Amino acid sequence: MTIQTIKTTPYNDQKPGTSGLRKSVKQFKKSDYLQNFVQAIFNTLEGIQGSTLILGGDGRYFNREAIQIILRMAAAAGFGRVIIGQGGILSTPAASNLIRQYQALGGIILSASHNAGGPEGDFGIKFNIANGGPAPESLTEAIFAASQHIHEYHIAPINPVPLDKLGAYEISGMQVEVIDSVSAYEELMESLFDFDKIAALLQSGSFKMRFDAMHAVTGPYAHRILEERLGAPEGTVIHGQPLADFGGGHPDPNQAHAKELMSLLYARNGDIDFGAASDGDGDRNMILGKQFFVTPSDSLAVLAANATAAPGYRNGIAGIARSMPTSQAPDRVAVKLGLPYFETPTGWKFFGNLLDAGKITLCGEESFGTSSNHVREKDGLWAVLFWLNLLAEKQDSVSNIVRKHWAEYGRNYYSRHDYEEIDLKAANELVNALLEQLPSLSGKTFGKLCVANADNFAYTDPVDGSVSKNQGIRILFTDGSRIIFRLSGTGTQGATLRVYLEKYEADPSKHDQDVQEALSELIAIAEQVAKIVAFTGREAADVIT
Ligand code: VG1
Ligand code: CO
Repeated sequence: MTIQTIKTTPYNDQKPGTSGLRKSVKQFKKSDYLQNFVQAIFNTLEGIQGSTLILGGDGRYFNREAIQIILRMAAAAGFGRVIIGQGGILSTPAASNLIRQYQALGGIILSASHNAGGPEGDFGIKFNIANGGPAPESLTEAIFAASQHIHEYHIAPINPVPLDKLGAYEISGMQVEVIDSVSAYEELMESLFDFDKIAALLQSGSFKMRFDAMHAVTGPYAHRILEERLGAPEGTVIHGQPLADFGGGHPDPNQAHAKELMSLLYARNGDIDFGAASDGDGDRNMILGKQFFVTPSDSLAVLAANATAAPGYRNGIAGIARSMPTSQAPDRVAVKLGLPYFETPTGWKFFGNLLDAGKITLCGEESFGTSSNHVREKDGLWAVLFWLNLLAEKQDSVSNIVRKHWAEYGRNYYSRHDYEEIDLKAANELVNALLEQLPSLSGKTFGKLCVANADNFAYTDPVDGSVSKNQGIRILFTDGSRIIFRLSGTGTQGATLRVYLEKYEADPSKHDQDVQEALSELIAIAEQVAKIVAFTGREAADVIT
């Protein structure tokens, strides 16, 4: 079959952010915008000829069209085989698993994760490498550089492949397999957790849970695993039907966007014991108990402290890593267990080397991301199953488990304040003003708090020595409290300022404070130092998690 070569001109904005290239659907629909970026990926990769590619997405608007385009370009590029999830659906962790299982060269995942979808929403594309994890910075930089010199792309003129039924095809010399999106992932979960114990809990009648799939990719996974396989009553999974626009919502599993789930768990006489939710592409998780919210940082710490409760981790864990803005709660567990622990920049790509080198088993981010060495992505349902395994093993409530953890390790009060879609110029000015202040902040006192150190976080990867600079401004206090400022790398409109606040409290008699109240002094210092109101014109954060 003849391969067509189409002339094109570069777009100057195809620089991947924290997690792949994310833009509005409108941008992605511009002439050859997707084709340019896909060709830039293919031009950068080595070893394409005859290799395997995993392909799928979170089912958002433009998913199916994008898959057909990428298939035709993959055929032209010389891939030997492409594995696609049925209906074009693959959660990010499921795709990571398939890349590893099929020993693929990599995978293309179509998702803008927690960003809203639909024609007015966002779309995204990211490339994952052979270990199943997000492309490291060196590769995303090379892809961006390639996108700046694109003058043509190659495409095989073939008919669309039916995505909805399982099947195998040969097109233009390339094998295409449409596989069940869930089976391999379900098997992996069963190898890690005690499914019999979890099934007994879910079928006991005295334990009720709700899983909110937010009309995103985890619907089919949760239906199959929680309801069909583990026997949770029908109706356990809510919003389980993936929709191209996520039902109009933000598929972001947090207190602000998973409102219905929150009200179920916080109902005065509610009878739901355990609540969980996942995001657009299935890599995030939120964990709730009865009238109780588990911060993602605490969740990582609790799972690490109790890892041996799950069969997959019965022999213990090698170490723990957390992203820099994540609270230091997991570090305390590592110290107690005598394990190495690591602090990486924001974004899952920075965990890959540590996992591959066997330096860590568990890792997580404050942004509702937790996972282990079973894949190279964060994994929403994995975290939910881990919590279910823990609840079944301990026969205790979520809140008791976390409170006992605090009593043993102390509590890291934690919150993130997001100022969304602020003016880009104002955001940069705010950051520059902070950077200028850094040298003078050390040693400065604010009320009872004294600054031990203030810096612009840089990370040297302990495995390959690569250095990543400008990863967030940190104000570190002598008592362990921290304020961190970062600009988001996943937003598509203006800039998003994230302010992360953390305060440690050892005394169990002080573990019942309201979080924002416990952090009020730090919140005031953040405003005093960064002058958020003056720079952005915003009186309050848009989203507080
Ligand atoms: C955010 C989170 C970060 C996470 C990233 C991708 O990035 O803060 O921790 O890794 O989203 O998550 P940023 O740059 O906007 O702060 V996902 O679930 O959207 O792929
Ligand atoms: Co996500």
